Amino acid sequence: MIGAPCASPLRRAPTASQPAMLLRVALLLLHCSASALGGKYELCKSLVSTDDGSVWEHYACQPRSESMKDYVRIKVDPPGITCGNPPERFCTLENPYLCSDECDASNPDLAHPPQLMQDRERHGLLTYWQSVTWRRHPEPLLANISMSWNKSLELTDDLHVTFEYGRPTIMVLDKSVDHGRSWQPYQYYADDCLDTFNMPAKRVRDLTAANVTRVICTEQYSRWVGSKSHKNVTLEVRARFAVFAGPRLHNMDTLYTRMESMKGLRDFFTFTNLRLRLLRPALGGTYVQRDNLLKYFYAISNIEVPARCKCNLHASQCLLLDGNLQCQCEHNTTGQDCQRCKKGFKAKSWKAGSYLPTPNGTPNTCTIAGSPSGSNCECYGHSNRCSYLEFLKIVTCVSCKHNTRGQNCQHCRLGYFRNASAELDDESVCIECNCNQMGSLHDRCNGTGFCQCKDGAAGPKCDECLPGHHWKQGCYPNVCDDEMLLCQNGGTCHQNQKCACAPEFKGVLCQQARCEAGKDCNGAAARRPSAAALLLCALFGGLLAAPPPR
Ligand SMILES: *[C@@H]1O[C@H](CO)[C@@H](O)[C@H](O)[C@H]1NC(C)=O
Ligand SMILES: *[C@@H]1O[C@H](CO)[C@@H](O)[C@H](O)[C@H]1NC(C)=O
Ligand SMILES: *[C@@H]1O[C@H](CO)[C@@H](O)[C@H](O)[C@H]1NC(C)=O
Ligand SMILES: *[C@@H]1O[C@H](CO)[C@@H](O)[C@H](O)[C@H]1NC(C)=O
Ligand SMILES: *[C@@H]1O[C@H](CO)[C@@H](O)[C@H](O)[C@H]1NC(C)=O
Ligand SMILES: *[C@@H]1O[C@H](CO)[C@@H](O)[C@H](O)[C@H]1NC(C)=O
Ligand SMILES: *[C@@H]1O[C@H](CO)[C@@H](O)[C@H](O)[C@H]1NC(C)=O
Ligand SMILES: [Ca+2]
Repeated sequence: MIGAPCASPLRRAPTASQPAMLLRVALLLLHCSASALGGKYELCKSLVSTDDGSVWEHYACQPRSESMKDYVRIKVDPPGITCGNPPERFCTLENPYLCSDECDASNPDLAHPPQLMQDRERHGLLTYWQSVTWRRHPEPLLANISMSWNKSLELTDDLHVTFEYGRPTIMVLDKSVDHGRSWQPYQYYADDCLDTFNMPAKRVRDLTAANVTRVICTEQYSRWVGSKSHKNVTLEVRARFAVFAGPRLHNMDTLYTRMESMKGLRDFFTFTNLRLRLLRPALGGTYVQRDNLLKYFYAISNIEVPARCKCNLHASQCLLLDGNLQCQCEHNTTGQDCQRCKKGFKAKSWKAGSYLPTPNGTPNTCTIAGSPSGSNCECYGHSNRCSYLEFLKIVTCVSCKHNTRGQNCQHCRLGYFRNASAELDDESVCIECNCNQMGSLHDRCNGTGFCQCKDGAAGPKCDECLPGHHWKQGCYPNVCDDEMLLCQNGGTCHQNQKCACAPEFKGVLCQQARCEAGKDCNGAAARRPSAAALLLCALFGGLLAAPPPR
């Protein structure tokens, strides 16, 4: 695995009652640092001797790569997609007429529950999750496998999904970076990309430095080659690294340099959740044979996710605490991903560590407020410069960031309001007012984010209209509606803006007949005259000339 010279399982947090364990951890650390090559970023600090005695040096550091399937929570959808309840017979594509295999959820030997995708198989015993068969054909056989870690992770090597009995002919791998709130495709897989996803078939080796983070559709893992020879569906991470680090990943420094400089490169490998959308099972290279649907299903024996905890280069350890992965933050940082400075260490705003310069990188340590590298002026981490204003005899923060302002960067800029759930030193302490330009008087808001609305507009952002008003680049009083301002004489109200009148009427509410004294009410304009119009016409015009109403 990349960046993992000492492949040890992730260590559980040692407890005080386990001194032997602690010792072993210490020895392991020693061993790791001894074998660590330059640029591996395995150590956060080390004691170096100088003329003035020993001092700690701090480095950018990251946890080692792990098999993240050990920590995943897997969910399979829809409910009932797992085979065996009720028990079901199936056969395989290679042996389609021997349908004597059985899946039975109540029998441990014949059950295929989801956890068999993440188990460690011992003694060569193959264990796998299996879906129901495609007995409902032509209704598509669909299944979602959702994997969550409740932790930001970074892929460090190829992700493999191992299918028994054939790989799906259509599948999408999705990822989420926000714990499953939003999803984006990671890679498309189909036996015919153009036909299925309207995407040209690509291979990762077609990628260059300019498009290495492109989401592609590949046909490499979906075509029928027999169910035994090629079982894996892969997300190629190694080949993407190789674009920068060379085919054998000899030149990792170049990769790390690009990780710092190329927008979106690190993010491409980052995720908190993954999802497999299985859209069509293996067909054995032929069309669906409707007379034998018991041979179509999905079966997954393993999902290998080599990754490391994302700790923003502020931790070399990631531990499982209370069932959740947690970076063991150094450099006076804290948070699940070491994404904040510790309380009292906010003289500068937080920064991720940097891979550069190689081999040890830059730790970007958070420093104590009031320490010489900071200043005596508290800026809540929104500024790292202060200035003494002679005429006011005060020290004030300069260039407050994160949309703050004030002597201590303690207020929000105009057009922003205070985030009630954020502390003063939080980067997201000020939220944009986001007042609707058309509906509001100006772009400022009050302390809870309410904007000041123009007449007729309403809502916190003034993007709604009061009753009796309609939206048309701002709120305007309704000309017509379905309740009070009814269009008359068969007219219809068009977007509350105007009545579309029958040809023979006019007026804002079509209340007025077009026939006027001395005018001819004949022809098309009088095809369906109302009683009132007839009366008017009778009084003023050619009653006899008008055709009878239909
Ligand atoms: C799988 O997830 C997608 C996206 O949320 C959803 O649209 C689809 O209905 C799901 N499919 C199944 C079989 O649950
Ligand atoms: C996710 O992790 C965070 C931090 O470790 C924890 O506070 C939270 O309870 C976890 N959520 C779940 C659903 O486990
Ligand atoms: C298939 O995936 C497994 C992990 O599940 C891995 O050990 C194996 O090397 C992969 N095989 C190929 C040919 O990539
Ligand atoms: C990436 O760029 C190369 C060269 O410009 C091109 O040949 C290749 O098709 C591109 N790949 C994708 C997936 O767009
Ligand atoms: C935390 O901050 C203090 C004061 O700035 C510094 O002396 C110490 O080395 C820092 N600790 C780490 C682990 O960087
Ligand atoms: C408010 O602050 C909380 C805590 O930092 C943050 O999670 C949230 O995203 C912030 N809200 C907005 C709208 O920025
Ligand atoms: C902001 O305005 C809204 C609506 O007028 C009001 O309900 C709210 O209390 C105001 N908040 C503050 C802090 O003034
Ligand atoms: Ca297994």
